[in-house]
Amino acid sequence: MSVIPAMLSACKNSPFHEEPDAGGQSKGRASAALHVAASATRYPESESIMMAPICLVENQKEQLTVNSKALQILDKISQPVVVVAIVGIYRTGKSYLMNRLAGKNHGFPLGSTVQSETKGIWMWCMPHPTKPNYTLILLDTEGLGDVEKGNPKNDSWIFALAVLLSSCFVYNSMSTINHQALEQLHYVTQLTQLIRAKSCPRTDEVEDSSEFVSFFPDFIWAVRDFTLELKLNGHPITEDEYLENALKLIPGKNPKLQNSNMPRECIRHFFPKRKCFVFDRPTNDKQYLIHMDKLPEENMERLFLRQSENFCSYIFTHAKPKTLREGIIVTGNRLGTLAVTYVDAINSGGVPCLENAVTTLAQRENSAAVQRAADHYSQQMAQRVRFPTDTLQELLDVHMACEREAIAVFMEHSFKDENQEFQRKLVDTIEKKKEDFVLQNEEASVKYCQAELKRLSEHLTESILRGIFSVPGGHNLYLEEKKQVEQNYKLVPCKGVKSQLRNVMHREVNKVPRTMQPASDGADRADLCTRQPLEILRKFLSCVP
Ligand SMILES: Nc1nc2c(ncn2[C@@H]2O[C@H](COP(=O)(O)OP(=O)(O)OP(=O)(O)O)[C@@H](O)[C@H]2O)c(=O)[nH]1
Ligand SMILES: [Mg+2]
Repeated sequence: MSVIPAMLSACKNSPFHEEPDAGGQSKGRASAALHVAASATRYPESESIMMAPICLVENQKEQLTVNSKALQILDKISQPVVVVAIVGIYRTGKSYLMNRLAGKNHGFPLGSTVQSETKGIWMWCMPHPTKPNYTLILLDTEGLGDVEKGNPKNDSWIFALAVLLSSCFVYNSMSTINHQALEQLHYVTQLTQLIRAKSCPRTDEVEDSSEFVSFFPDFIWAVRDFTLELKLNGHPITEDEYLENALKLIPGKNPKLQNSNMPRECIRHFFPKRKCFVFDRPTNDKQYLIHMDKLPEENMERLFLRQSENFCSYIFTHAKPKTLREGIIVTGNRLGTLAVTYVDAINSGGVPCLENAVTTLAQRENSAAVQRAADHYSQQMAQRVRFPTDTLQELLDVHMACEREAIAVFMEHSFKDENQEFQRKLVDTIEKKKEDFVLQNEEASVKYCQAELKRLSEHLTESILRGIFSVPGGHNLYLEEKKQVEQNYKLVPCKGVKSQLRNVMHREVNKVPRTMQPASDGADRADLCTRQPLEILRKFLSCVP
C-alpha cells in the first residue's frame, strides 16, 4: 500500500501516542493510520509512532500559538531529531507528500475542495526509519497565498517558522520552476527581516544573515505534476541541474528582471545545499486525483511511485539532524522550546532570533540541570549519612563526595553555562543544603544524647521524686549518683557532634542542686528539695548541650 515499507509499529503506551485534538481535523483518520505492518524488531516499543499528527503551531484568526499538547509530546523526546518541513502555495499536495514520508495514505488531512485545508503547522513524530536513536519529525504547514487570508504577513511567519524549525526544508510547487513559481517564493527574500542571528547585531542585516545561513536547513524543491522532459539544449539534465538552471541570475537591469532575480539570489545565498525532485501526475483519473488518500498504489502511475520512493529514500538517508550554532544538537524537547521562543518573539512584535533561542534553551536546561544535580546531592547525602555522625569531619567528607558527584551530574546535563553562572547557583544551593545537614546532624546528636541521658538518669529521677535525697546528707548522695550518671553517659557510643554534656551539666548542676546544698547555718535544705523535686528534675534533664 505504501511507498515506504511499513516501518513503524504502533504502541498505545508510547511517548508519541497521542489522540488527535478534540477539534482537530485528523479524528477518525487516526485509526486508518494504525494500519501498518509492524517491524517491531527494528523499533523498540517505547519508541513507537504517534498515532496521528497533531497541531504544533495553531493559527487562529491569524494569531499564532503553540499547542501545549504537542509540547508535551516533544518534551518526552530526548533523542536528536531530523525535522522535515514542507511549505508552498496552498492546495498543491503538500500534506499528501508528507503522508508518503510517513509511509501512510492517511495522517495529515487532505482537502479535496478549493478551500485550504491545513491550518498552522502540524507535526508527526516517529522513529527515524534509517537512523536508530533519532526521531523523525514531519512538519506540514498551512498553504501560502490563500486568497481568503487577510494578512499576508501571517504567511511570512509560517514560512520563517518552517525554516527555523526544520533541518530539511521542502518547497513544494506545481508544474514547473518558472518566473511565476519563483515570484511565489518571494517569502525567501524577506528572511533577513524575519530572522535574526544575533540579539543585537553590530553588523548589517546581510552580515547577520550570513551567520544564520550556516544553521539553515537543506533545501529541496519538489515540483508536482511535472510533465515536461528534463532536457536542456537537446541534452538530458538531472533534476538538480534543472533547479540550478532555473536559479541562474538573468542578466539585465530591467526592474522586473531584478525582481525575479531576488528570490534566485536569496535561495542560493540562504540554502547552499539544494536538491530538486520532480513528480509526475500520480494518476490521470481526475476523480482519484482529488481523493489521493483513497487511491490504491496499484492504480498509481509507476513513474510517480518511483519518484516518490526516490524522494523519501533521499530524505531518510540525507536529511540531517537539526542543529543550532556551535553544534548544539536539537532534541524533541529542545524543538518544543524553540517553537515557543520563536512564536513568543513573533507575538511580541519582534523577530525570532537564533542567539536568544539558544540563550533560552541554555537557561531552561541549565536550571533543570541545577535541580537535577541538587536532587542527586540530597538523595545521596540522605542515603550515605547516618545521623548523628561521630564528628563533623565525617559529615563533611560525605558532603564533599556527594558534591563532586552532583557537579558531574550538572556537567552532563548543562550546556553553554557561560561564566559558570548556573554552576555557581548549584554550589550555593548545595552549600545551603549542607548547612541544613549540619543542623540535622546536631539535632540528631542532641536528641540521641537527651534520650540516653534520660535513660541513664531514670534511677536518679526516681530517687528525687521519691525524696530519697530529701534527708540529711541527701545532697552528697545526690552528687554521687549524678556522678555515676555522668560516667555512664561518657561510655555511651555514637553520641555525635553534640555529646559535650559536661560543661552544660556543670553550669546547671551549680544552679540546680543548690537546694540540696548544706545551708550556711548547717541545717539541711531537704525541705526545699521536697517542695521542688519536679523543678530539679526538669533542669537536670535539660542539661544537654
Ligand atoms: N494533481 C495533483 N493532485 C494532488 C497531488 N497530491 C495530492 N493531490 C490532491 O490535491 C488536493 C490537495 O492535497 P493536499 O495534500 O491537501 O494539498 P495541500 O497543499 O496540503 O493543501 P493545503 O493544506 O490546503 O495547503 C487533494 O485533493 C489531493 O487529492 C498531486 O501530486 N497532483
Ligand atoms: Mg495541507
